[in-house]
Amino acid sequence: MQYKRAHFVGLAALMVATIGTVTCYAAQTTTSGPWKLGNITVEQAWGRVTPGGSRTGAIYLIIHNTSPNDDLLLAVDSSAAQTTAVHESRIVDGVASMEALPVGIPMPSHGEVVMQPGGIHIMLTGLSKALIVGSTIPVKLVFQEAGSLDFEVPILPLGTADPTVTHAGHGTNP
Ligand SMILES: [Cu+2]
Repeated sequence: MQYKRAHFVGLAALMVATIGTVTCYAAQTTTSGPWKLGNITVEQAWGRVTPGGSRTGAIYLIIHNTSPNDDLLLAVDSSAAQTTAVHESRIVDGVASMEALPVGIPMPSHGEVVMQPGGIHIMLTGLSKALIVGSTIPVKLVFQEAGSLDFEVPILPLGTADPTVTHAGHGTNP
């Protein structure tokens, strides 16, 4: 019994790996954007599912504020999740953890806020359905000055190298 069970798990893992490879070529594998709202530009948005069938996901993106004035990110929301919050990951004494940032995240004039793995991210909990690679998830950002911006974020495969970093390698930032 024990042997059969282990064998089945191994087979299932192989099937998942095979399907994952096929999906990888069929699905959208690039970030999305840019979207503009007044002086705010959101770009390089992508989402990643946490493993294990968890109904939890994370969204990464870059926000530019080209306004001469500072702005504030007042709220994040997604109709696909029960809770949407901005988190920051930290490593303290070798242990990774994350905490919710207080409401009102500064968007400095002529500055940018980079949300990426290992740092600031939009955390989705209580997803209504598992995020599937190649699908998109609706996200809403609300800024104090610029107003409210809705867009769809593509879900990229698990194990994808951070596409924001890859993209930066082709730009002016090494
Ligand atoms: Cu988080």
